Amino acid sequence: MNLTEIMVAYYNKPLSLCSNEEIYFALLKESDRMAAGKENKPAVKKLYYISAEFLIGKLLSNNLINLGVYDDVRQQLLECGKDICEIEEIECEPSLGNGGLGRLAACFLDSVATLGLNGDGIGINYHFGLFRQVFRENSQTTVPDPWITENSWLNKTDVSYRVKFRDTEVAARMYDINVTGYDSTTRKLHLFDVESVDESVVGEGISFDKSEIRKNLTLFLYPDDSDEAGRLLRIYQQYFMVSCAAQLILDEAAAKGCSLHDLSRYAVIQINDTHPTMIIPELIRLLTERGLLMDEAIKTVSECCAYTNHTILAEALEKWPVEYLKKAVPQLVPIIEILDDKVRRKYEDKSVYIIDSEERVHMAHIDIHCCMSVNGVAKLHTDILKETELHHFHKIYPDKFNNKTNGITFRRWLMHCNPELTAFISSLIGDGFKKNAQELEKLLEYRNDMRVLQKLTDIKQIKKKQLKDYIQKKQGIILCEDSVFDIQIKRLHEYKRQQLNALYLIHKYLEIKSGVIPESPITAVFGGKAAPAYKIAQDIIHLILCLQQLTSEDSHVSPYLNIVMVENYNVSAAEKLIPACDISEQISLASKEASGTGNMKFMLNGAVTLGTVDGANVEIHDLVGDENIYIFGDSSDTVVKRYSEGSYNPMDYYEKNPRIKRAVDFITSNQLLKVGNKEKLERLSEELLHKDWFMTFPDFESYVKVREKAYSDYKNKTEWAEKMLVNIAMAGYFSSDRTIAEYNNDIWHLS
Ligand code: 26W
Repeated sequence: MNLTEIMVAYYNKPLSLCSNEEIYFALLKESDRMAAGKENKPAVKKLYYISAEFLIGKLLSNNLINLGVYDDVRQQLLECGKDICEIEEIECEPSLGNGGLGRLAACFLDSVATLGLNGDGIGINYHFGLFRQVFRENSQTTVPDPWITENSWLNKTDVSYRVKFRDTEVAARMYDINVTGYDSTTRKLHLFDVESVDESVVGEGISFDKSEIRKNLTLFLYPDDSDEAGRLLRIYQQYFMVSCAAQLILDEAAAKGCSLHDLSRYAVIQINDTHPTMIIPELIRLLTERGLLMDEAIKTVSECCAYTNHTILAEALEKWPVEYLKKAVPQLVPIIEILDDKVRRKYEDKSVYIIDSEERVHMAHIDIHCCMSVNGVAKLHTDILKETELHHFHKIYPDKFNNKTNGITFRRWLMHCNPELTAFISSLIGDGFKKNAQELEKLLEYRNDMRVLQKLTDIKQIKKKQLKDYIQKKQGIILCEDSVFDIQIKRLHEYKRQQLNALYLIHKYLEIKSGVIPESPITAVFGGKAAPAYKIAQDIIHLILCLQQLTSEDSHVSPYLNIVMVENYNVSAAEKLIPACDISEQISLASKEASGTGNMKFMLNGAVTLGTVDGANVEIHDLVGDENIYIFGDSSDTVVKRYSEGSYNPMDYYEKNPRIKRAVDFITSNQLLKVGNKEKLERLSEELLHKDWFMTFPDFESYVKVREKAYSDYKNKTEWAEKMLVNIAMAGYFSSDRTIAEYNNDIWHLS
């Protein structure tokens, strides 16, 4: 790319006179043009990865890296006194996801393109995404997060469909985002939108009239579902997505000469959790409409579809009342009833029925009966599915179940977010790891090399300084870069236990107040959004923000303990936070975190995990060994047993353990009430004392002990750097290239 020529062509002026906005726009257009030239030849069989979320992050640098021109562009800009980081700032981050599931989908598309596989993503073009999080009076408030500007990466296509609901019909339009593979081919993310969408229906915050489907269908991801209109809207969204997907899939198959009887030779559909499950009855409906007999249609669709489960949390397992489906998409109901009927004829066990006794449709049950593959996302998670949560299904379909441990793209989560570390690794072991992540293991040769260990520490320090500057600029909070950076960034959820981290910080605060000073100063960072209707999650954010205020305003405490919650945590923030981290908090209640992928990103950037025996932490532990991870807490077996016995009473712990009592009492103490809201803090304290459904108290003592051990070990810089090195070296397994190769070998079979 010759920037001088490009700027003259676009603006008829030299690069040095162009504004950052102009440079951004020209780079976007040029790189998109380059990407479009790398589309691979159509193969017969194609993967459709359907997902309600694609948390793709900003694309400029990512695409320049994947197209192999990043260093050159950065250098040319530098020579004209321009900083590529400032140009990146112009881009709005598409807010098309919520958490791990959406980011995983984005990493997967990167790997599909990189491996040159014939596959595209299909999702929804939410105009305001999830929401933007704004802190006011130590609480989360929500506003729309618009990201579609004239210089977004969306390309309008001429593909349009009609989608019929019971009471209305909408016109759909397909928009495409090019997905660049690393030194490879370009694939597409297809995002469908309603032509009649109307952004002006949004009122205060993120409120809007939920019944005006033609206007609101593609405004927000996961609109509030605390009332019936909200739940119906989610059904409308899901059906909209799969109806468009089904039309696209059948059109593309027909264009390749597919006869519909052999659809599975042309299409494989990966269903990303249950949100796209309606693709199954919808495709069956369309195939029967076009002449296939019902049994053949069911068989054909079942051979095309594969389902990934991402959670065992009961409240996240979708169950739609038949009545709602009748109101929104009655055309699917007879098909779902036929599927249910077949199950009832074959099996006596009611737990595998599709429609339960309360007339609710269990979406995951449709998937399990009607997909050729069912996979979990980490070893422990898949084992729990097989042995506990989906045990009855596993008995019926032992061969369908398989594990695909999640992965992350190293292009974004190492090369883009940590160029300093990437360059250093290249200087030691060459560039091979960029295509073959396992080569990172070659770093182990350097585990006793003082120069290498020192350099790793230096790079971490550089990244901490950069994070410090970023947070100061964004939130006006000044971090101490000579402290241990202990970070927990993820969606707010009780099972992820940000409240356990907060209880530790209260404990630490009280210790400092009583004169027990930590050996090294601590910076505890949080980031994450809470679903607007999820009260306790909001209360946990409130507690953290109150603690942030309390510690920062207390000059006896602030030299030793800093607490900061990053506002509007998103992919761009993660890219700054992860490389700067020393200790990665992965403290979910054992059995509840299906995998986690933040844990992998931290590891790759040299953070050491402080975690429970949960999700992919188990595999991280196996790879790095006891010396290079901090594990605490009850095992998933203990937890599962405690649930089944119904024996847990948080009061027992509160009354017997003075440290727990002191920390919990502090939540409603006068000191905290001075900066906080009584109702919220009392509600949280009550919840912990009388429910604590995710069992923070039983793990508290071991958490404190192990966290203290990590802080104490951190003081030995050389030993700590060796832990960093081992974590980086062993992270290769978690490349999403490995995960995608496994999906392809075991499930998709694309050539
Ligand atoms: C609102 C309905 C709903 C229900 C469930 C929305 C989103 C979900 C997802 C299943 C939540 C999710 O993102 N799950 C995460 O998926 C990651 C990728 O596999 C895992 O690493 C995380 O452990 C899992 O929580």
